[in-house]
Amino acid sequence: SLLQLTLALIKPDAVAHPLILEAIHQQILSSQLLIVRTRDLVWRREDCQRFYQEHAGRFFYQRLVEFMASGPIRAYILAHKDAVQLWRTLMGPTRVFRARHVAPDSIRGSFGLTDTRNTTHGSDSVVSARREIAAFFPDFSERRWYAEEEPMLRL
Ligand code: YYY
Ligand code: MG
Repeated sequence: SLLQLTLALIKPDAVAHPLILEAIHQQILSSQLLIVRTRDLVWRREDCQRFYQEHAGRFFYQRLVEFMASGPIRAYILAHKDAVQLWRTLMGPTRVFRARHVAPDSIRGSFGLTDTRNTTHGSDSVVSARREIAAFFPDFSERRWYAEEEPMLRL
């Protein structure tokens, strides 16, 4: 069956600590996820606002936007037959208290600091992944990737 794509982000709290950034990168490498593209960047506030518009009006929206624009982040396009769910499982639950108790070995359970400074982002569906990949990798053509690269990775 076809490989699925997801967008993963390493957030400013984790990128700021080289050992944590490296530990998360190693977890990706030692998982069954394939790294399709990667990019390091600093996000503009307006791009954060657009990316998280589904949360506009929630009590944490302003602090989330400020935080995500506060320093360098790393973006990955990851591939696997079940990429969306696999990456979300590796991350663990959103909220740090729950992550530490329910999934202490997950990325957020290991390195999450607060509900906002929770190390990583992952798309929540194939539809979200398509939108989020386009936001971070405007030159990436999913159609061309499925035509030219995916068949080789699946061998
Ligand atoms: O998809 P995921 O990141 O696991 O959680 P969402 O519910 O989509 O929230 C997005 C983002 O918002 C979360 O990663 C941190 C932030 N946030 C927060 O700062 N405080 C909360 N109580 C809930 C979410
Ligand atoms: Mg989400």
